[in-house]
Amino acid sequence: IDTDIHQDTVLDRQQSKLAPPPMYQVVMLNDDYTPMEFVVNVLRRVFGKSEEEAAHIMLKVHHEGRGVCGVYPRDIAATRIEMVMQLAQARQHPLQCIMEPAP
Ligand code: NFA
Repeated sequence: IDTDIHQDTVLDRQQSKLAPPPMYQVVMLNDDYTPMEFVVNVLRRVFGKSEEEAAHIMLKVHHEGRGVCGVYPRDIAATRIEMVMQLAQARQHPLQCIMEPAP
């Protein structure tokens, strides 16, 4: 009995120390209609990017079809995607973000 409790404590400790949460990358997808300046503003407001970082990510998405906006635990990634969708829908832009497990 004592051994089991002790083992649980050891495992809990090991889990909190050694196991980080699974991480997800938020990936932005290109489209033909969303204005570049709007995308840059979203990257600054939602993902905390500088003007230069935001422009760099926006252009990568524009030229390559997709780009990583950030890497977060699942709930934070999901909330940031919701924020992007809300801003885009409010202006009737088709901008899309998806979440995928970080490699
Ligand atoms: N391709 C869009 C344009 O030419 C710009 C854009 C970049 C849209 C990144 C979505 C994501 N206006």
